Amino acid sequence: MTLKTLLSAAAALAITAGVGQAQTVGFSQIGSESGWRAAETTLTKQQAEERGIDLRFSDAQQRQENQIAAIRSFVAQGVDAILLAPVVATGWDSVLEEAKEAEIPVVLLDRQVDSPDDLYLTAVGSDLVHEGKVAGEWLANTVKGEDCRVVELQGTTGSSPAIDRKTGFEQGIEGHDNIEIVRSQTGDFTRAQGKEVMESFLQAENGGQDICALYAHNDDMAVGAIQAIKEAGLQPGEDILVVSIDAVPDIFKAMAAGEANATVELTPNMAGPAFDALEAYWKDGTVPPKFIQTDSKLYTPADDPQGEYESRKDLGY
Ligand code: GZL
Repeated sequence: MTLKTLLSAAAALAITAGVGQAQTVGFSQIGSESGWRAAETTLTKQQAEERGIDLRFSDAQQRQENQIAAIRSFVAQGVDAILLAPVVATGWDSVLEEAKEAEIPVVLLDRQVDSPDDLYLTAVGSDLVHEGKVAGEWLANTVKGEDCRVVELQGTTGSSPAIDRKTGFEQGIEGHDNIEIVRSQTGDFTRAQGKEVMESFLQAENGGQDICALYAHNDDMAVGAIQAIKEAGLQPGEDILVVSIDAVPDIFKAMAAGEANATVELTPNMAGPAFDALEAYWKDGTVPPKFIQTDSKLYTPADDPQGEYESRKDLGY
C-alpha cells in the first residue's frame, strides 16, 4: 500500500471517527446537453452531499479540451478522486497518466474511454451495445416481416454511446432484411439538433412518407424529432414509429400521447455505485471491478407511461 493510500485510509478513519477533512472529489461533467445528463448531475450532487463529500463540479459545455483542463485543475488541487464522464472515447491517455502519477483515482461515469484500463479505477455505466440491441429487436418484433425504412439519429460523434448503440441496433435487426437503415446522422444528443436533422430526413424521404421508423440514440433527440414529424403533418408513433434510449420523463409524456413507442432505460444514478467504490477504496484500498454495470429495461405504452412520467418528472431531468 502506497503512502498516499495509507494517508487516504488514515483520513477516512479520521472522518469515520468524526474528525479531519471531508474527501474532495472533482467531477468533470460533459455538459447539460440532455435531460438525462441534467439528472445525472443533480443526483451526483445529491449523493455527494448525503455522503459528506466535498464535490467540485466542472461543466465542459461538451468540449473535451475543457474536461482535460478541469482534470488538470483537480490534480493541482490534490483532490482525493476524480469523476469523469468522457464526452468522446479517445484522447485521454496523457491527462489520465497525470492523475495516475498524482495517485488520484479516476472513476468513469456513463461513457467509456479507449485508454488502458490501468488509467482509471473503475467505470460505471450500462451495456451500451445491449441497449441498442434491445431497441433493434423491439423494432424487428414490432414490424414483423413488413418492409421498414429506418432513419437514425446518432449521439455525439466519437462518443462510446454513439458507437455502441449503433452497433447494438444493427445486431438487433440482423437477419431481418425487411428492415433497412436508410439515413443516419448525428444529432449530438440534443433536442434542437434532433429536430433539425429529422427535418432534413423528412424532406429527403418524400415528406416522411417513405420513413417507417426513427431510432434515436437518446430520448432528447427523439423528442425534438417528434416535433419535426408533427410539423410535417405526420403522426409520430403511428406514421413513423419512434424508439430511443434513456427513459426520461418527456419520452413517457410522448408515449402517453401515442407519439412514441419504446425507450430503453438508462439510470442517471451513476454516482451511487461510483461513490460506493471510492469509499471502499479510501477505507482500506479495496479495488473494484473495472466495470460496474447498470441495468437497462425496455418500456413501451404497455408499461403505464403516465405513471412513469409522474414518478420521474421531479428527479432533476
Ligand atoms: C449514455 C450517456 C448519454 C445519454 C444522453 O451513457 O452518455 O449522454 O444517453 C447523454 O442523453 O447526452
